Amino acid sequence: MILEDRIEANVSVWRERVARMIKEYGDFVISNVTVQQIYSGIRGVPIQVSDISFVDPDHGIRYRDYSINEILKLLPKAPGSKYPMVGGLYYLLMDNELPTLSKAKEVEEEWKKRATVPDYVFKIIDSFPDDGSAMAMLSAGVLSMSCDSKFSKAYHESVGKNDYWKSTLDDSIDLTARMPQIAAYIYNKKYRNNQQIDPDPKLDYAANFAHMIGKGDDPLYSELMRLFILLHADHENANVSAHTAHLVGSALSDIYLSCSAGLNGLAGPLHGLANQECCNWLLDLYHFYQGIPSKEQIEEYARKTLEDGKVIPGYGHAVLRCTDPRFTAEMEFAKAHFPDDELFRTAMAVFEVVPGILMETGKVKNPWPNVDALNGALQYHFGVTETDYYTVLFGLSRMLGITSHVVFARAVNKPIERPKALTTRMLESMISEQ
Ligand code: CMX
Repeated sequence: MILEDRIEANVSVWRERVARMIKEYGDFVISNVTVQQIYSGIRGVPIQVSDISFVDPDHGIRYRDYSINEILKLLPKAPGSKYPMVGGLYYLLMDNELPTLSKAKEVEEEWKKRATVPDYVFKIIDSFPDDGSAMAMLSAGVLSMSCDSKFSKAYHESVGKNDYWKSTLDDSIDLTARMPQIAAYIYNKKYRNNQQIDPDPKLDYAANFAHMIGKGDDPLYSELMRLFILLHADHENANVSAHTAHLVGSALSDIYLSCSAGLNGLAGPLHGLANQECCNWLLDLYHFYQGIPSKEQIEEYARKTLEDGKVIPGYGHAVLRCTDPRFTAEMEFAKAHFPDDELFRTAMAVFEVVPGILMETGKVKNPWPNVDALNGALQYHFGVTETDYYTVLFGLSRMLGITSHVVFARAVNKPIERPKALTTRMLESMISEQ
């Protein structure tokens, strides 16, 4: 199996590092938890080790310690493309070495061999009404494949604990191989009168997805999808979707059960759904002023959004304290290929005005744009105008990172996760006894 030998070579080193850390420094205190943190979403409390990716508050996401700019430069490119091949990205997330072009191609070839989606997945998706939630369809489709889990089979055949990661990797490759067709199936069912398009084995992962949603004629859309998948593949394993998948996986639930749970978290408006809300906000703004709005009009509109008690989608972040480098990468893509697109120009005008308004509130910790501030505008340019589908694109990409974290957790035998809950009365007496 691809990657198995690479991970096998690293596993004993990782296990030794973790075992030594626990044995020699098990009592080392790395953080105290305050009452405020307990009541505010355990914000900022270190609860995970995340060697696959890390969100640096001042510089953004790093995959295996490479910044987005480095990754864009260093990963092998799809033939005839300026953007990295998704297979190479998966390799880097799973291993910690930059792959060669042939390694990236090996992953892509393996995905092609495993890309057949079982019929029952389509039946489950078809059982939803056409106007059902695209994310619920995706989550249910992923969940249904649990019956095919190689990990589950291995577990019930009493494979030893130290080898659980191998069948989990097997599941991860199967799941990521099938994701493009499942995501495309949902798109075609909901927005293209169920006109399904068969995969084209000659195409790379991202281009094949573009082809299956009817965008295969525009090579630039395939380029966008290569970039999009790369930018959304992972964001540390403490965010809602990755942490949920990790938590569920820690009970030794298989990858399909874990990832379906993660996708349900991604579907929330404060997480992945912000993608669609941001695009809708931009479109409403654009239509309200019947064209690209002036600075004053954006100010008026943004203030009204805040007065109505709503957030300005695409701005702010729980961890980042800078302009998201993923936003910058998308901005550069649009500037290079369609600088005059009106929705893109609207997004750029918003970028000039909104951070100042959010700073004025005095409470927003990060007034800068996150990746969602541009995602929708870029998709919209290529005619993917169904904003309620955007989180599915996010989910398609995020499976690469989330499943890498799940495999890694199994490789180092991370135990079941079980923090502790306290009652308010307990907190009050702890405080009064001080
Ligand atoms: N517009 C208006 N108010 C905002 C805001 C925004 N874009 N971002 C933060 N705030 C407000 C918060 O709602 C909070 O207000 P209250 O104290 O009244 O509850 C206050 O500022 C402090 O929040 P924070 O500590 O700066 O931000 P949080 O960590 O609580 O929340 C996030 C982070 C992303 C949920 C928030 O910035 C937000 O709602 N942004 C808009 C939605 C969005 O773009 N989400 C995508 C995030 C990316 C991702 O997860 O993938």
